[in-house]
Amino acid sequence: MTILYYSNADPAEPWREAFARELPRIPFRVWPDSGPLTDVRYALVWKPPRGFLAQFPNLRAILALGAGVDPIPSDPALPKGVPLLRLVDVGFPAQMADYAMYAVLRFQRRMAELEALQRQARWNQIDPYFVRDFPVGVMGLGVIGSVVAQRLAAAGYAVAGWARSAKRIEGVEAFAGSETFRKFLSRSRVVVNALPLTPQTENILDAAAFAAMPRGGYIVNIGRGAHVVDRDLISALDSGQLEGAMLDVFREEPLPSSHPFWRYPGIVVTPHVAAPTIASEVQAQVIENIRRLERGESPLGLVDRDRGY
Ligand code: NDP
Ligand code: OXD
Repeated sequence: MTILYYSNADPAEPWREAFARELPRIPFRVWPDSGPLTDVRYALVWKPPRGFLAQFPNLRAILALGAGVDPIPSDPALPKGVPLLRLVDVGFPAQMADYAMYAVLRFQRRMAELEALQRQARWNQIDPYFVRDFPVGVMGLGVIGSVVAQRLAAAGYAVAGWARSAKRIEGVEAFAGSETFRKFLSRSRVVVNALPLTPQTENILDAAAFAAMPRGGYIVNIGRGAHVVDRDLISALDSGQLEGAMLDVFREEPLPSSHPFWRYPGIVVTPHVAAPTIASEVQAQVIENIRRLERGESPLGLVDRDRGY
């Protein structure tokens, strides 16, 4: 029996050390040094390529090294009946709320304009937008989005949230289902995206979505890059329909140096750091899940594979 680690984003060494300390009886291996494929019982993965997980006939669980599990559920070769687990909480919601709060304040306080004036050594007292004129909409009201929405509401913004199912969150106007999406957008000067990537949510922030927002709106993307149609975002900024965007996630990561987002004046790019991994919390949850599975108990963060999140 082995635990196999696969990631092209994060080094394996801290994981090797944590497993040697906490679960020394189960050998820990790092792809491609997997040992016999039939020995692999637990796969710890970040964005494995299609077909990767089909190689291990005795897999007992797939443990995704992220809160988002894409692209795993859409892999046609994904072994059937094997539980897929994701990271839940592990410090992400508070960090995502910090990021969203910073982005909204940055836009509402017109910091990009003030920074541009500084570069020209110009003293021009631009007023911030009124908080009351700055309604924020949060897409996704799950573990992360609900905390993001509550934080923004506590700061005085008029916050609405949009999810698949109806929610009750104090101080947040809740919208549910695709039929309410346009209405949700039309009241949101800033849209913060905290959705998971699924076939239903891919490309959801497209030209039609931007057009439904009030003119001079802003986008904050902390979900996944493929939620945004890149060229539609640039067109909406070019036309003035959108005023700015702060983007943490991209279709291709690292974002290629030739991508227009890097240099577009109204866009702030950050390199997928809205909620950096807190190694000790993440490792503790993964190890706890393997212990639970070994004892035959239910694990944390079980993903509904049909739903895709
Ligand atoms: P959850 O599964 O807890 O929440 C997902 C939310 O999205 C739910 O409220 C769900 O609605 C809603 N949703 C899903 N599909 C739809 C749909 N078709 N229409 C409307 N609403 C929908 O996920 P988390 O909050 O833990 O994580 C959200 C995402 O954040 C991750 O999948 C990942 O992509 C991203 N992320 C990004 C990070 C970064 O550093 N940038 C770090 C961590 C996560 P309902 O509740 O009704 O089911
Ligand atoms: C995640 C992420 O999904 O880091 O955890 O994006």
